[in-house]
Amino acid sequence: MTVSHLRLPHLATAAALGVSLATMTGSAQAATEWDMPTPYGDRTFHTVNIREFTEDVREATDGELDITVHSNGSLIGHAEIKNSVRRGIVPMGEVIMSRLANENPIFEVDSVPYLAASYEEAWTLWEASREIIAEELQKQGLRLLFAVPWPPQGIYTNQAIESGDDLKNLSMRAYNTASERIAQLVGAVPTQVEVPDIPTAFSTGRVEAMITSPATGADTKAWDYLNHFNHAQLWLPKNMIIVSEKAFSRLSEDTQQALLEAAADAETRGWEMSQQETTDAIAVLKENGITVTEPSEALAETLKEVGETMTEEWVERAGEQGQTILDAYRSAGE
Ligand code: PCA
Repeated sequence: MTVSHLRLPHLATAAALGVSLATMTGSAQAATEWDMPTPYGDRTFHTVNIREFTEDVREATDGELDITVHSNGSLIGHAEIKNSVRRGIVPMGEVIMSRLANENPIFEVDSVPYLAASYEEAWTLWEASREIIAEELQKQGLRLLFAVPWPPQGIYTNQAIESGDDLKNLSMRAYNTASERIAQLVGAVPTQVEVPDIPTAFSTGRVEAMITSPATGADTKAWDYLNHFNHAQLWLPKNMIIVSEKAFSRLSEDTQQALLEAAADAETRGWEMSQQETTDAIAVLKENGITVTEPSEALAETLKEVGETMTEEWVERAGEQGQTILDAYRSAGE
């Protein structure tokens, strides 16, 4: 937190009133400047939404809270963002929720294949899981501000995929444990690659296929190195915006309120943007020569089996907390 300016007119008034400078600087409303690292590029709708969010905060607080977005992992790499917020290196940041699956499987509830594969289901699942996820984060001194899903995940390849067999032995780019596991289960070979490194990973031959959204395919110009997208709609993983509770508590009550309101708006807007992005990005993929298909019966069969296996594995790992989420999700869907 840096103090960027003191309000001189107020100081002058204070001096005239005989208030000591020490008292004044203690209570003066200096603008708070925050740096916010995010993992994804400027073209990504998530980043566009976050910038709009910071603009809303600036406006609502009359510039008292000034958040600078550092996109594309430029300030802090994705792998380090969460711990950087936790350790107070930066006050807030964005991460994909499922990246924290190694801490607690509930963070990857949104990446279980076919558990929630439409926006409606994804929203119901989010409502069923938000509180428990927020509580887990709170234990680490982190406050959850909002979460926004990526469009449904599909499979990019260099040839048409007729059945699960066509995925065997492909080196497949992964971004979380679920995309890694699905690759393993179809007999492919997963490699973790962050979005900013996708073009290089393909051009150097490190990977030859990937599971991601139409959005990320369009953002990374997938047509430069791939020609098929299978819109399998496996899951809708979410990015979440977290703030250090300590940094949050240092804000004035009004500023806290403004931040929370802007966050609620950003969540609503982000979910709408994501849906729109699904349509827009698929159109962009097609315009650039990518063949977009739906899974064949044979592929659907394989993916369904893989989904069932991964659901069982997740339920086993996620224990009681996982069951609580599933019960809430299923009863909301009835
Ligand atoms: N894009 C991000 C996460 C999911 C998505 O659609 C990625 O590919 O890493």
